[in-house]
Amino acid sequence: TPAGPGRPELLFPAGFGWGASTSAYQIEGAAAEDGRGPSVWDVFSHQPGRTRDGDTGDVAADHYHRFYEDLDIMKDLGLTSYRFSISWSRVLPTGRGTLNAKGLDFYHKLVDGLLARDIAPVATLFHWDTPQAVQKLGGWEHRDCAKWFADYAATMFASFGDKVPTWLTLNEPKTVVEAGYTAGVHAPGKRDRQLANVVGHHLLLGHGLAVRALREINAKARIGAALNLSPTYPADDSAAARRQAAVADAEENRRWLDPVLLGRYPEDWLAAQPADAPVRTAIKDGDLAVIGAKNDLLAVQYYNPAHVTAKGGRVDKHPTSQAPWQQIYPEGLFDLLTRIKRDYGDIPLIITENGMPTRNAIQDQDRIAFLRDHLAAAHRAIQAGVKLETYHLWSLLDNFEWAEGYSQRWGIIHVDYKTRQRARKASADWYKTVIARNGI
Ligand code: GBH
Repeated sequence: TPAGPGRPELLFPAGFGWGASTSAYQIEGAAAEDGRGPSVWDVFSHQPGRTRDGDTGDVAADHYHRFYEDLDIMKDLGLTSYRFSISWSRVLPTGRGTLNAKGLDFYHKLVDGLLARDIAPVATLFHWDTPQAVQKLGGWEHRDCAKWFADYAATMFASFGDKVPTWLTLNEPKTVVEAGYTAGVHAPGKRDRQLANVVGHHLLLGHGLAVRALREINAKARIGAALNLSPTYPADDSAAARRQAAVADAEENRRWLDPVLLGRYPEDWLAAQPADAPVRTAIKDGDLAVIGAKNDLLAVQYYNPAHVTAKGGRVDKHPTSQAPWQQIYPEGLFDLLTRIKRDYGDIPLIITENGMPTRNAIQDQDRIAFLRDHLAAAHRAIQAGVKLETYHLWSLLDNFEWAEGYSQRWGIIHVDYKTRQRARKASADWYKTVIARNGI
């Protein structure tokens, strides 16, 4: 019999983890405080026309000053896991070299506060906020960035030791490649598909070197990458649509999963790169052995599927959320999780992001329906044998939604951007009950 009020229809396994997710630049604010150096997102968001209404993360949800209140909210909800990111330029203001003691101290207080409340910290090392000083040297375009990143990672491993039981190297390298370097809608705002693929390779190399750095200190902590994945479907039953869905699957999924979990790029993806593509020379002998070093877990982020036409375009087959790119399709999560098991084996999985933006301040019934349906899909995947350990929704708090600024609210906790006051949405109360019952 489950603990807590009522009996759920879908009971999750004993010990299943219930979490919420955030990232540093999106919630912290205090952009120039206590010695923090600027990141590419500080620079980008301050350039005219880059973000909606010119919004920046200067103050954001002011989590840097309010994290004790936020910790208490997490405890009240009953969270057993919290996934956040460390701002590289807060702990290393120029990305390399001298540690900023005050910045490091902030994360120690946060982690200690989590542990004191029995909430497991899941720390992401890179959620898109490359230190501007590193960007000046070329950022991820520069092969050495992988090493600078691994040095930063090693410094964090040494400082936190086993206090942080789960580390994630990169958040969504695909988004850096597509939004940061192809569409140019994210920092650093470049539009160069060939360069983007080089950046993608260097990000993967950084992941592999960071995994190696953790092994070198013999930590008990576990490590993996956080990948946003989209199951792809042919939009109709033509052979051409099926072919294009496979091409899209290579771009969306296998291009990231195969190097990290199998130590190789997919052959069809490699073959699709032009003969003179710079990524071909960026991939050096031995890189894939580094990138493919054994991971302890895979962190999955699921927002939407892709329905691919015979011409390789995309069509909507489901309702979209306020985010025009997001089609809502809970079954896609079942397909994704079972596919990972089928093609990549039984690596432990955690979900680190899943959610939608809603317009109502407090009465977010649409979010409740979204979360319920996705949790039902995750539950079915568990029944089908998928080793899913923990679910983190995106997001704990309303926050800076990158190029969309504060116009999209993704939190289960409402943030008033005049007073920075927090208020529980209906979904927060709902999630608290889910956690108490260990089911929906
Ligand atoms: C995640 O990205 C991020 O990890 C998180 O920080 C973010 O807040 C959350 O999801 C919600 O978006 O504007 O048409 O060019 C999700 C993947 C990739 C979706 C970039 C939006 C831009 C589409 N995102 N994409 S567009």
